Amino acid sequence: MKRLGLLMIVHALLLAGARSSCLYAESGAEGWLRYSALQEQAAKKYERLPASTVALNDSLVLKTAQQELIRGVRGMLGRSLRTGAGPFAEPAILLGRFEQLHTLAPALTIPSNIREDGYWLGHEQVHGFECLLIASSTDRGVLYGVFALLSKIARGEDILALDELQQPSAPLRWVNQWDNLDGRIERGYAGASIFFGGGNVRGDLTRAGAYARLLASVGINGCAINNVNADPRILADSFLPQLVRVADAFRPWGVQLSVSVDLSAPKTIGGLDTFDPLDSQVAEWWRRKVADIYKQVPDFGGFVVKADSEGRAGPSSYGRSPADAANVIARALQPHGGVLFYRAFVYDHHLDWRNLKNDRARAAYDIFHPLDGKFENNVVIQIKHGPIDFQVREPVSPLLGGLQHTNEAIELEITQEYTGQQRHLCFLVPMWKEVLDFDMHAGGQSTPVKDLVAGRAFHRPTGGFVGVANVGMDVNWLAHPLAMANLYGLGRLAWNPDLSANTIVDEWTRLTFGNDPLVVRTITRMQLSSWHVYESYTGPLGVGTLTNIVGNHYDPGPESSERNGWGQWHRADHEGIGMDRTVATGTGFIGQYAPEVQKLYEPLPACPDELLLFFHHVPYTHVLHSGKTVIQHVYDAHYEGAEAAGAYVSQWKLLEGHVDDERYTDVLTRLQYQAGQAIVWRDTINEWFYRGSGISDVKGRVVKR
Ligand code: GCV
Repeated sequence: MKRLGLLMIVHALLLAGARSSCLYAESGAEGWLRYSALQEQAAKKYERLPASTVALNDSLVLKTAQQELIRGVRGMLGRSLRTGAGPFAEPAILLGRFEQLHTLAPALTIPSNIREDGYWLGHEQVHGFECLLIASSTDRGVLYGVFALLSKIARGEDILALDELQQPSAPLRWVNQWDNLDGRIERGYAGASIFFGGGNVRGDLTRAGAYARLLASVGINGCAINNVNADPRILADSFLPQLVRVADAFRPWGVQLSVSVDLSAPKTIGGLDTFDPLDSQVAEWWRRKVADIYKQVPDFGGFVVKADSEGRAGPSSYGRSPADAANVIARALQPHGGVLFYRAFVYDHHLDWRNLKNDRARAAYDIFHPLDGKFENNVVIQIKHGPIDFQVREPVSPLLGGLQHTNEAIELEITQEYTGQQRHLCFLVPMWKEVLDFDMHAGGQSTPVKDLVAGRAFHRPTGGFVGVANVGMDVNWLAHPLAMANLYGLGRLAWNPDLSANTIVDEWTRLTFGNDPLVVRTITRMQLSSWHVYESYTGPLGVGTLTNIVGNHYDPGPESSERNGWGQWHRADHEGIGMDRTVATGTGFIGQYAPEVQKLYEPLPACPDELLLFFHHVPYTHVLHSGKTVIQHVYDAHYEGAEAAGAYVSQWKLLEGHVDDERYTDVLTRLQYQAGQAIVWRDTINEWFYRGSGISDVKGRVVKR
C-alpha cells in the first residue's frame, strides 16, 4: 500500500506540473484552426487560387465566412485576398446561397435538393473568369464550406478542380455544456466556465465567441450553455439580457444559443404555486417566457430538460409523464421554431441493491418506450449512448431502437468523466463509431443507430447528435491538447457518421500539428489505440465502472459501486462477477432489444467477450472466446494496458523537435503521469480481484500486499 501511496503522490505532483503549463503561449487556443504558414513547396499548389473573394449577400454569417477565408489564406499562404471587386472583374472565390449564384450565373449547373446547411464547393467559369464557388442553401452552410476549403489547404489537398457536395447527416448537431452560474463546471476538467462566473454571464465573452468559431468549423449548430442540473435563475427576467449577450457572441458563427431549464421554474421563479405540466397557468407561464426570449433572441435554439433524475424536479411530483412535461414546453416553443430536448436519463438512484432483478440499465426504455408517439413534433428525446452512464464500454442503449414515432438524439460525452478526465489519453471516436454503426434491427429492418438518430430510419422530422463538451478557460479548451480530437470528432461524426476514425484523427492531427509524416503517423496511432488501452487497465470485459463512483469518477474504486442504490453494480463475489441481465434468469434487460440483437447477447456462448460481464454473471474460471479464463484476462489486460500506456511516453519522445516545444513538453508530462497512474490502476484492480477470487495469476505477477 505504501508503494501505491508514494506513486499517487509522485503522479499528483507531475499532474500539478502539467496543469501549470496551461499558461504557455496561445498555441492551444486555436485548436485545429491554426492556419500555420505552409512550407514554400506546399504553398505552390495554391498559386492559382483567385486573389479576391466576393460575398453575394451582406448577412452577418456570410461576412464572418469571408473574414475567416481571408484569415485562413493569409495565415497559410501569406496572401491577402481582395474584397469588394465585383465578380466580373477578375477570378474570385464566390460565397453565397444557391439562388444568388443562380441569379449571377443562370447557366451554371448548381446542385439542388440538398439538405439544410449542406454546401457545394465548385470550380467554374463565371462570366469568363475562373471562380471557386462556395455555395449553400443557408449562409451557415457557406461558412461550413469556407472551413472545409481552409481545412483542405491546411492538409495539402487539391482544390482547383473541386466539385464536391457535402451535407449533414442530421439537422440537430449540438453540444451541451454543464456550466454552473457560479463558474464551476460539473464534470469539467479544463478550468472555469467560459460563460459564467459569480452568478452571472461573464463580462468578457471573447472566449465564448472563439468557442462558437471552433464549433462552427465542424458543423455544430447549437449549444446549451448551462448545466442540465439547471439553476432556475437562468430563466429569470433579469437574466435574459445576459443571455442576449451570449447569443450575440454565437450569432456570427451560426451557433444557436440554448439553455437547460428546470421543470420547477414556474414555481421557483415564476410565482405560481405549481409546476404541474397539465395546469393551464403553467402552460401560459412557459408560453410567455418563451415569447419573451424570442423577442430578444430571435434565433434561440430551444431548451434541454433533465427531470425526475438524480434529485431533479419532474412531472412525477404530479403523477404526470415525461410526455406531459415535454409537451407543455414544446408547445410554447413551436410557434418560434424552437426544439425541446428531453433527456432519457431518468432513473431511480435509490434502487434496492439486494434485489437481483433490479437493474438501472432498464430504466430509460421502461419509461420512454411506452410513450413513443406521444411527444410533440419538436420534442427530441436525448438518449445517452449506453444504458448506464458513459462507461468505458457499454452496449448500445435499447431505447435508441425503441422509438419509432418520436424524434431522438444520441448523447455522447466528450468530457472524459469516466474515461480518464483528460489526464489520460482516450480518443473516443472509435467507441462512438461502434455505437453509430450498430444495427438495432428496429421494426424488423436494418437500422444502424446513425440512421435512427438522424431521423431517416422512421422518417422523423428531426433528430441528431449532442456532445457533452465541458470546455473551460484552460488555454487548450479541454486541458489535454490531444483531447481536442474528441471535440473535433464529435462534430465530424455528427456531420458524417460514415467517416472512419482513422480519417477523422488524420484530419485533426494534420490541422493541429501539421503534415510532418512522423507526427501524423505517431499521433494517429496513439489516438486510435488509446480507448482500448484505457479500457484494458480500467474496465475490462464490459464490467462497467471500477472507478470510484461515489467520489471523483476517476481513481480505482471497485467496491464503491456495490451496496448502494446507484445501480452501477458489477456483483462481484468470491466466485464470480458480472450482472445477469438475461431474459431467462436475470433482470430481463436483454429483452428490450430486437430479437436479432437478443441473439447476440442472451446465449452465453454467443456473447462477445468485451461485453460479457455487462450481460452475464460468470465464475472467474469461465473460459472466454479468447481461450483465457476471466480472471487471467483481467490480470493480463491490466499488465498489457499499463505497458501500452507506458509505451506512449517513448512514442511521443520520437516527436521531440517535430512538435513545438510547448505542446511537446505539455503532452509528454501528461503521458508520463498517465503511465504512472495506469500502474496504480493495474495493481489496485489486480490485487482486488486476487483477494476476491483467491486465484493466482499464472504468470506470478499479482501479489497481495
Ligand atoms: C449533470 C452523471 C454525472 C452527473 C451528470 C449526470 C447527467 O451521473 O456524473 O454529473 O449530471 O450524469 O448526465 O445528468
